[in-house]
Amino acid sequence: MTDIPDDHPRAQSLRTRHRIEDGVEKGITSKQGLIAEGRGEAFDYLLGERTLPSADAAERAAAAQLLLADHPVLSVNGNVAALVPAEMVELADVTGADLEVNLFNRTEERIEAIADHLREHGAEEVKGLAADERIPGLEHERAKVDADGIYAADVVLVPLEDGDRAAALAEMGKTEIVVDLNPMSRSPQAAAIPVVDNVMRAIPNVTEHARDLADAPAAELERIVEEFDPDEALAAAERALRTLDDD
Ligand code: PTJ
Repeated sequence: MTDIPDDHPRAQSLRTRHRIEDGVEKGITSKQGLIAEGRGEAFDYLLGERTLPSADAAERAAAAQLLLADHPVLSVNGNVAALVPAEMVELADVTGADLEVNLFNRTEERIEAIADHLREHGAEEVKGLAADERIPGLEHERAKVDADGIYAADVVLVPLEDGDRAAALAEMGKTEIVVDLNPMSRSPQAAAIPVVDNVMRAIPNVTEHARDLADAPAAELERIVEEFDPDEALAAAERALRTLDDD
């Protein structure tokens, strides 16, 4: 990997690109993941590569929702595995969630490579290999989930999701937390808690909020979730994109 000086104005984004490239080379990330990263980068650039106050509120609500859940599951795809493997393991630990590999471009080799990669970053159990249930209403490969994982979950965190699967999971009655830099994409619009932020900033911040809320009574967690308004969060992010406001 080329050395990127810290004072390079685009240092963070160049490092992110290298992580995605590495992911492709290791067989973790799909080639389409490179395109998805480019798309995300453009939105992040317009947002000023920072967490908006509305995204921070969404991240706090996401933490509260994960702590309230009976069976939370964090879904991991090829981009997420390349960008935030240790951070996803940490969030799963702090919230008592399962980790499940669930891919848009599913191959057994990539599922195995991602599960191994997560284990190398400290995961004890990784779901997604059994694939013994199906999300109704989705074409074959994308629908494969574990019966005791996403299929049985009440709350699912789905970062960088494609719209169809996000809608199908919502249709199953799951409470969805979606991380996506594009507030106009169908996946955050299907989510109970849309987090419009870079997954590299969002996941550690959800973990920090979860640590902060770990001893909070259920009534306080419920209040945080109830007070969060998804439409307002999406509108604030879109305003920030269109006007370059501090929303
Ligand atoms: O690993 P797989 O096979 O499951 O495939 C994963 C990708 C991401 C390739 C697949 O789900 C896909 O093609 O997704 P899309 O339809 O390109 O959507 C990805 C969304 O994530 C877009 O709205 C991007 O703006 C957004 N995005 C990209 N990078 C980031 C991001 N959002 C948050 N943080 C990022 N770093």
